[in-house]
Amino acid sequence: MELKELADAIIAGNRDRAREVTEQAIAEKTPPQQIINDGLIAGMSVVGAKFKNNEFYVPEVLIAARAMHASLDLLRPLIAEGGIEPVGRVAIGTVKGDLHDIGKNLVAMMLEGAGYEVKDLGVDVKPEQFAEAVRDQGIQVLALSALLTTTMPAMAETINALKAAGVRDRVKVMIGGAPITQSYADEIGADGYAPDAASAVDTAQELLAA
Ligand code: B1M
Repeated sequence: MELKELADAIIAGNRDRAREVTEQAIAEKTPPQQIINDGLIAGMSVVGAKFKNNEFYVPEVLIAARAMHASLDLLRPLIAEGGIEPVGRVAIGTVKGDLHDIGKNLVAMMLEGAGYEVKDLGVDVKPEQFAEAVRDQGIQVLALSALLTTTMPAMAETINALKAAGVRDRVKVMIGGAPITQSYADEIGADGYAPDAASAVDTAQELLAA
């Protein structure tokens, strides 16, 4: 079985084909990690690159992510059985007061596609909820999203809540969203900033390697 076929199905957003190829690979006893690396991650990397280059837009990314999830759903039980370690553990959420989640969901999908275990805390997430996730769930990277200028300060509040809970040095914080800039990240003491979903994967990798 050529796992490139799975990568191609994901890039094309062909959910049925992605499922079919994954079933075949599982039946042929291909290790789940190999299916993830050479199929899912390979496919989603191309999707991320195309999105960065404006060759793909939001709908294509969402359709690719749907195909990726169809494959991942079949692999999840095998991953759990095999105790395969994710690349890293990320918690993501849209900050307090903010209900925008389209960009945040794209970031979550790209991170999942890159092999991260992603805990999605949802929208309107209070600073204390982020701090709890870091304290209780072994989170290595916290990804904060904000779309409103009025909710940007909740990012700083979240960093303060991490400090108050004594977990700031356990986690790397990266931030993003339309009004966010690198200089805002520097101003509030975030560890990283990503302008889009594909760059968020690069930023997470850089932060974990640092
Ligand atoms: Co709202 N909204 N909205 N809205 N909305 C904006 C953001 C706005 C710019 C529209 C405008 O006025 N031109 C404006 C904000 C103005 C400002 O603060 N500067 C605005 C406003 C004012 C509001 C309300 C206050 C309107 C009202 O009720 N009076 C209200 C607030 C509600 C609330 O949150 N409390 C509101 C509500 C809504 C809807 C519910 C109707 C809906 C959200 C639906 C949903 O998300 N489920 C909505 C939408 C859809 C938008 C626009 C049209 C589109 C946002 C979007 O999804 N973009 C937006 C105008 C616009 O952007 N054209 C607007 C697509 C998405 C893929 O991009 O989210 O930027 P984005 O994500 C990108 C990057 O930013 C980055 O990666 C993503 C993919 O590349 N990224 C990250 C995002 N998060 C990241 C996290 C990371 C890294 C990268 O972590 C490290």
